[in-house]
Amino acid sequence: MSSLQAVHNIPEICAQLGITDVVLSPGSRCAPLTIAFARHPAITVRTVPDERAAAFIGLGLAQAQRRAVALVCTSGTAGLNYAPAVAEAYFQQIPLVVFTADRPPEWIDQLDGQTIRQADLYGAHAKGTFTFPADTSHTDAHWHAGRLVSEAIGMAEQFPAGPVQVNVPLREPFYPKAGEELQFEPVKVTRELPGRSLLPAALLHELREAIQTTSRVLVVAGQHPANAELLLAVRQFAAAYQVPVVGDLIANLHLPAAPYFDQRLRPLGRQDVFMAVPEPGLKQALKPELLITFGQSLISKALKLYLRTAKPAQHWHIQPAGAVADTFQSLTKVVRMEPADFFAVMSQEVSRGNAGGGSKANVSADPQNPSTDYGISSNPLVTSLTQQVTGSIPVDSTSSVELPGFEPAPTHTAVPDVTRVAVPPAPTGSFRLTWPGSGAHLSEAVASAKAAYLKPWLAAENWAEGFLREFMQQPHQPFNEFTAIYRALQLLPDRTALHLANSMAVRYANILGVPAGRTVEVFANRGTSGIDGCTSTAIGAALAQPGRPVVLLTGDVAFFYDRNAFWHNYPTPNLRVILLNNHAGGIFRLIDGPRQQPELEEFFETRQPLTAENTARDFHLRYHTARTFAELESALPVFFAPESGASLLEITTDSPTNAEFFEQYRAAVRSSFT
Ligand SMILES: Cc1ncc(C[n+]2csc(CCOP(=O)(O)OP(=O)(O)O)c2C)c(N)n1
Repeated sequence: MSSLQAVHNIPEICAQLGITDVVLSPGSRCAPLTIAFARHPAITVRTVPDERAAAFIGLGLAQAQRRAVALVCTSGTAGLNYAPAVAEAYFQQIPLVVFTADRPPEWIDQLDGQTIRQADLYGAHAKGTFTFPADTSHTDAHWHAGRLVSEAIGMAEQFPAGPVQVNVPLREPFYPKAGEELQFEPVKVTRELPGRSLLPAALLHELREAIQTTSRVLVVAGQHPANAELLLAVRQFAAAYQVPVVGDLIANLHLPAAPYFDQRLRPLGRQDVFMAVPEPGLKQALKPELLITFGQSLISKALKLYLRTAKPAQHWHIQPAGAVADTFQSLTKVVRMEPADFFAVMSQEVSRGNAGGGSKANVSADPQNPSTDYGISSNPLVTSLTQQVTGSIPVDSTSSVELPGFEPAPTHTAVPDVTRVAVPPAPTGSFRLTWPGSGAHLSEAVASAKAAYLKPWLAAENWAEGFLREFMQQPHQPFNEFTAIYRALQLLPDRTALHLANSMAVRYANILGVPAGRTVEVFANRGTSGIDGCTSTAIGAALAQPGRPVVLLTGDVAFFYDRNAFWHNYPTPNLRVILLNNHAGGIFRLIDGPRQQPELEEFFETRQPLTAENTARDFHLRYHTARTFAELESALPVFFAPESGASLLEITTDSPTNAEFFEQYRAAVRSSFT
């Protein structure tokens, strides 16, 4: 048996545990790993020379595939260059298995070349760190080596997923003899089978009762991958209890869940707009008593600050395992369940008690009618709630249609004074919320109070949508990136994976949203909000899903920072990069603090004169440019066309003009309350 056999077995263990993709960066010390991965028949191997970009590409692959990706690099600073992506993976809960080749222990700190202290290289930003045995000649050491790789993969994927380091000390010789074949031995792996926990029935009953008897229940979702089961459960919950559900774009709740649910019960997403309205009456009307959250971070600073001041009496966070942040300084309960299970179970008994069906657990597909494939549309409870809500709230039904060009729409709709809107009449007839066991009913007073709490949220959302439509289409605008993004978002192809770079790209998009009904899944490196790997992450996604459009919206500093994302030999014909080149870190002109300082341009914005034309040429991206609305309108359809191939659209604007236009938008929001 070769002294490297335990190393050569690593790809086989990875393959058996479901890893299909590896991103390698070149080096000599890592050669045994490189060669073993490259020769393994079941693993797709890619080489990316810049380790920072390589690790983010791996992260993008893992995020898109929803399974661990392996990284392999040589010894020395190579592994340190993985650190930004490792930290992002840690906070975004993305599984990465990081193999760092190393000198054997006796040569650390002995003035040998390309040697640093690699044990526990990522410290608190890795879920775990493992040291592969330097000598595996003893059968126990051989067993140990295989066991720890298996454990590392399990740890990376187990919730909350994250990065794990396997440091692999290697002695020469690194290379097989010319013509020598590698053997992949049969290996033993240990597979982790994920479980899903349910709370004891008595506790579930208690939680359900609290939700039923509390008038002002609010659900807020943080960053979360798209999940059809969760979407369905959340909407069922919202319908069953008349609860407003609010999610940023990166919570992916905007995705069409199921056609039978009325759009008016959809999760809300325009909080950046209506939360900026300085009206205490509105804020009072929106104040929750019970806040239920799930997912990771929020983009909407306005919502975060609001919830920190409008402290709910109770805040429950739903998360199956791991540390929980008390983001709003009001956390009272951590519910250890999958959010999809929590929302399904909480609404299940309500539906069952009322309608003899309709919950996820007891529905059946209707083969005659694919639009009601869970049978929920015939649930009288849902119908009753739908009618009740839709009957009382005016909703603009044009939100999902193609928008015209820049038509005159000069006046802005005023925010309805929700504090003075009459409380809708209590529901009548068969409307009852019940739960088994107690036989209790939701009193009409509580039902009425719930409806009264939902109403201002829906009204605020509808107002914000109308306001945005009018504001963004006003005539005589200077060419600016906020409106340019609005136009681009309207034309996103269906099934797009939309990657939003930090910082204004993700913020603008969160304000504007994507057109209703469009299947656009949204990603952003909001684990650490770095600008250092946004392009690489999008490229990883494009490589993972070649049949799907991947659109990256990025600022110029983030884009030029990560140009090495393109420095490899793997085509990404499905990639579209929209570069907002304002020749500066425009965000610093938009936030109080830096914008008032004389150092703004040189030390914060870091003004730069580059255009991306040469980058596009270097990396064979089709190049489009837009400096006016007319150019943008003609470029967008060609740019998004599937046959265009990997393309870059550079939208050139002026940072002070952008700041001025965005200030006009903010002022219009502030003055819209009547
Ligand atoms: C790795 C890293 N370094 C620095 C920052 C701080 N930072 C946040 S936004 C930004 C400027 C981004 O500029 P650009 O990409 O042009 O986007 P814009 O601000 O114009 O939206 C910087 C330097 C960061 N988030 N991450």
